[in-house]
Amino acid sequence: MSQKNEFPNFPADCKSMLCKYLTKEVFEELKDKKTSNGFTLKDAINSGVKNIDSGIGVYAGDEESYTVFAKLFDPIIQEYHGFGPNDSHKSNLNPDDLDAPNPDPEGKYIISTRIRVGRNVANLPLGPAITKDQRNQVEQDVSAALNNLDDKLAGTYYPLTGMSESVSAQLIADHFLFKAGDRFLEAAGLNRDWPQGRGIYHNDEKTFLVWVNEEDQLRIISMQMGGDIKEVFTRLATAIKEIEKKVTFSYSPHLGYITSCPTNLGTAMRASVHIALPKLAKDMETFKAITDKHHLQIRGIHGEHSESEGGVYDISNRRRLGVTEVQCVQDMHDGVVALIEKEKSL
Ligand code: ADP
Ligand code: ILO
Repeated sequence: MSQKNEFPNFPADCKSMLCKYLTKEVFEELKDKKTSNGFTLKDAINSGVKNIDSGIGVYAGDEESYTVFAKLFDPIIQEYHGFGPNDSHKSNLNPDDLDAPNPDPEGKYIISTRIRVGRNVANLPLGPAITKDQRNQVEQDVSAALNNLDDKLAGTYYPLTGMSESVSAQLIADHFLFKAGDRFLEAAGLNRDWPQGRGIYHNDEKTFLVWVNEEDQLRIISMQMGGDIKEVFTRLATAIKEIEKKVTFSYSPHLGYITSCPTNLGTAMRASVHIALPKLAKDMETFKAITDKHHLQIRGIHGEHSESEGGVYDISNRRRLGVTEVQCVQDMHDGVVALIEKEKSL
């Protein structure tokens, strides 16, 4: 990181929300501010400064970052979530409120379904500002809580330290484990002391997984083959409740669950399917019109910043803050129904 605290020079074609909202005036007002964990504006923007192809470009080091640097975070939150500084968030993880019959009972289109939430431990800095000791303590406490789970959630915690290359490569290829060396996370300070303190917990079936100390301290994941969205959501809701008995998460009435990336605030939920839409893929305008209508995001099948392969896409809810968890999954379900209907008609 450069030592200078000067207004960054973004290229004219930069499209990130950082370069849109970090005006010279905002920069001057915030450049010498710090949170009580010592997190600065320079820390918050480094990922977007180093990666000019970022979509967003900012990360929070702690809950306080969202107020100390509100002049920058608020407009980003407003544009991404359509959520204003005086709005408040509501949570609803009750599967009974979800109307989501399998959109593809014959299994022709949906390959797999995955729903994850991000969580961070209350009263600790977030990943970009956490110390090595704090991170290791999170790993200890969270893995102990996970090792207490029983029945279908019972499993094993596998630390990244000591995991063989071939095991981690296979877990990544199978969509279970996070990738190493992500350049956006690297510049955000989220890869410090790698691989120490990181790991993955999963049950034998790999339908319930928890990532520890990646972008957020916990990513709680429920996934399985096929399109039974309600079953996946129900398993996730049960798991969250169980983990909450042992770990207190950072939550604010305004921003919901606090996460390091502002796109994940609120529910911190991304509900997705891997779905084959080879015909619709040839008409991206129609494809995008449907996903926009249902507030959905299109990703490639190896996660964010990856490409589609063979007409298979990762389709997920885009909104996460100011809507409930049930609404996030409902958005995904209803949009997927519409996408399948269109694909069938082509
Ligand atoms: P996140 O879900 O945390 O936003 P990514 O987009 O990087 O992060 O996805 C993480 C991993 O989960 C990737 O390997 C991705 O392919 C996998 N994944 C996402 N959705 C599904 C799904 N519906 N089925 C199987 N794997 C999925
Ligand atoms: N910082 C990256 C990613 C933003 C949203 N995704 C995640 C994983 N938080 C960017 O700005 O493109």
